Amino acid sequence: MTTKRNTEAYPYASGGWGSLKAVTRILTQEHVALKDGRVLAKQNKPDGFMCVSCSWAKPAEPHLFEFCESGAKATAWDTTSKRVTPDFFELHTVAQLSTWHDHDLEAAGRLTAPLRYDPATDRYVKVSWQDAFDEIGRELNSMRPESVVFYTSGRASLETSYMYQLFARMYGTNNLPDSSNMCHESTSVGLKKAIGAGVGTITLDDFEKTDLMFFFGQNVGTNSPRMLHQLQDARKRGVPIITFNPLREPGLIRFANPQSPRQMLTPNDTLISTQYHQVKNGGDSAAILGICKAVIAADDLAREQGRERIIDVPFIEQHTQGYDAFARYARDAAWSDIETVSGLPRDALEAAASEYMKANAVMIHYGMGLTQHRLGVQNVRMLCNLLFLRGNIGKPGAGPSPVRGHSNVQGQRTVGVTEKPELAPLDKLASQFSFEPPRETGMNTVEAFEAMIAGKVSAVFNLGGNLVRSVPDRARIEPAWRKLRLTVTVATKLNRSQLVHGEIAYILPCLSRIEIDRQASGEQAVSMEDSTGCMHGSRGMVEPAGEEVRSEPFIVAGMAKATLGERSSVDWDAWKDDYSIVREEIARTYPEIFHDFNARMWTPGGFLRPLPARERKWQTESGKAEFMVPETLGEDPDMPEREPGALRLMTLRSDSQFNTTIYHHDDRFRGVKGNRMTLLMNASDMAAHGLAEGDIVTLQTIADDGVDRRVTGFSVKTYEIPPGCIAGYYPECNPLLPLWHCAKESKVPGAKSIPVRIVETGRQRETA
Ligand SMILES: Nc1nc2c(c(=O)[nH]1)N[C@H]1C(S)=C(S)[C@@H](COP(=O)(O)OP(=O)(O)OC[C@H]3O[C@@H](n4cnc5c(=O)[nH]c(N)nc54)[C@H](O)[C@@H]3O)O[C@H]1N2
Ligand SMILES: Nc1nc2c(c(=O)[nH]1)N[C@H]1C(S)=C(S)[C@@H](COP(=O)(O)OP(=O)(O)OC[C@H]3O[C@@H](n4cnc5c(=O)[nH]c(N)nc54)[C@H](O)[C@@H]3O)O[C@H]1N2
Ligand SMILES: [Mo]
Repeated sequence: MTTKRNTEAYPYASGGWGSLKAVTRILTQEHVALKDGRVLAKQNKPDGFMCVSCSWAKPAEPHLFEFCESGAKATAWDTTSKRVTPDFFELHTVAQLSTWHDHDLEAAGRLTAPLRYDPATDRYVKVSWQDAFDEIGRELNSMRPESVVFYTSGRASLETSYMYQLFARMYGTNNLPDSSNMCHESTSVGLKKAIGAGVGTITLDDFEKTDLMFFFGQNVGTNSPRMLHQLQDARKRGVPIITFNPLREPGLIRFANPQSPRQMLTPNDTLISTQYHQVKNGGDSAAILGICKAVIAADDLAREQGRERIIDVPFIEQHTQGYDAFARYARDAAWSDIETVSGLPRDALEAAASEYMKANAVMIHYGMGLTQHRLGVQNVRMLCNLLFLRGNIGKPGAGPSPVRGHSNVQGQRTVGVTEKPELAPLDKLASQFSFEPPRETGMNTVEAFEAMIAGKVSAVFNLGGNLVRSVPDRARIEPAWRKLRLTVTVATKLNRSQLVHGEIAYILPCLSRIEIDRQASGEQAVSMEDSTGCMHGSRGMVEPAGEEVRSEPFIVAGMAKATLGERSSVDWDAWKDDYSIVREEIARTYPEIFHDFNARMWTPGGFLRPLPARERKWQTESGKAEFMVPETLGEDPDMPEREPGALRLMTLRSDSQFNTTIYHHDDRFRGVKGNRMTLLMNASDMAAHGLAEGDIVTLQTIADDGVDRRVTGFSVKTYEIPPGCIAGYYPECNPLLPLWHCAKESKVPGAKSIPVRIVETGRQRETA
């Protein structure tokens, strides 16, 4: 990695450090003595710890401020001085705690001791680690492995994840869903089919060589703010950025803090997006098709007139298959249909196409706005179609860039956390550890919850996460979760998934990776993979939250040893005492990626995993990069054709949350204050529904499966959003999202396009 050290202030947060206020606020709120900057200064540095917030790349020569407002909040949240000790549960029963807001549960502080639910008192009470492991092991051994689910939220390290998948497989199941099942699984499936690799191909170096960038449905300003460094450098070189997003997100419009226009850094170059297209949610396939159609039309004309071709003919001939069928589809598509579904006029899409045709190297960044749809996989493949037209992959400055969520969500898949046996090196694991791994496909997140509702799940392990809040269909899954025989959450904080619990329930408190991890062989480090496929070491630096708090590898090893006993050839004690042994095993399983892992993990900027698609080698079915003919233009199949007033709801993150962790109730960038039960709505839809600013409404899901899904108490806010589209917050809106409303091929819940209607309205509350 050659990215230059940039000593300028952080482009977004530093715009007057409007967000310095936000950072100071959370440090004060959490009583964190970080103000000397010692901890934040080590965040995302080669000799420091890797931020627990997003997965954006960490440059070899980091910025002075290689953290952002979001990262600082995440650090403060983990290093809070507040504690939830066993005494806390003497004061509060589970029934009482269940009335608390999600924010207040986590804000109570760090968990400090292993706890077991006591039904007699309705309290969690302290247990010893060994008793916890022994009972969990006994329970597991009395269950059918197919009925046990091992969930991972994408924060756990490579070491923990590798141990966890091995434990689950030695126990006898591939039920290893992870957060990516609700996130970028549409990418893993779509890119795999299109380019033969389920991950993006760009690296930080590509930002220095690109001519044009697209952003589809990714909110960089709050969800991966450090990426603004690379964007700002590219903009300085005059690189245009074209954004497709239903909302005009302040973090995608200008670099400086939008709240402090006077403090913009570089008055002549403050725009992030040079074109901004407010596509309807769910309209991206149509929008991309429009761009492709314009490119193909221009190429047809060039060919007729004997001019230089617009499409990259040698690339298409040598490296792809399916171009003719796709080109035919694009030529035949009617502009009127494209305009209706995307909500964008033809000339806007032609303007985007015109920039695309001028550029030699194009990157496409994208996020949940593309993947969390019924047609999420198709969206990803359409984006590949667009890239292929001009050979924008496997050359400097070009390629697909799925911006991943959790800080190690990509890495977990890399080391075997997957329900899909074909993606894990089972034969290798079998010979390395002398056991017979299960070969049946395991359950992904949606399937696990379908099975749970059907009464087919006995236990759920949660290595991080807060599934009771993060998955769809809350009203249906909570009763099913309560019927489980066993729930175990390995967690840093108290959350809803511990209060809604199984018959036997454990909370196992773990270290955050910001903390020093002391084991028998000394202080341990862990590692993770960033969004660009680079692996980084991470060393904790603050004192653990409590004496009884244990590392994730310790906990996984403890459960594995107690469950598997003599059945396992692994010396789990040795692994938990010294994680370098785990890394050696990872390197044996995946030598191409992880050879010399223990040394290379400290490479500044990380070490890059090899990726054939970067070299234009396609590990697809045909051995070529594959164009795809879309199934439909992209309209959500569950959207009713004829229901006046039907709305499509997208569920969003605010700048004050990390998924189900709510730091506080504001969404500063979108101007929402103190109330996450807010719906953003177009003025014309407000008028059509007879609504005034601040009115209270109830939403009901439009579905004909006989389930009444509704959420009451939303306050409406006029917003610049396309007509027919509304936005609310995740996870508050999750009861509206049917479990089956998910992408066909990837099962990613369609959280960005839920068909809803307004069923009740009321005047603004006195207090609102
Ligand atoms: N601070 C912070 N950082 C985070 C997270 C967090 O919660 N807080 N979460 C982490 C995780 S796990 C993930 S996956 C990522 C998520 O990061 P993102 O991928 O940015 O996800 P969202 O914030 O859900 O929504 C992204 C954007 O998609 C737009 N959008 C919605 N529907 C559509 C559509 O149909 N088409 C288009 N083109 N756009 C649409 C929304 O307006 C929004 O701007 O961030 C990670 N980083
Ligand atoms: N409607 C709707 N639903 C969505 C989404 C959406 O956009 N809209 N987004 C989806 C996406 S992209 C994702 S990734 C999922 C996320 O869903 P999850 O993975 O279920 O949830 P998180 O909120 O990331 O997990 C938060 C919990 O993790 C625990 N935790 C924090 N740090 C650690 C740690 O270091 N170790 C351990 N063991 N535990 C820790 C804390 O106790 C905290 O309560 O939600 C999905 N759900
Ligand atoms: Mo995610």
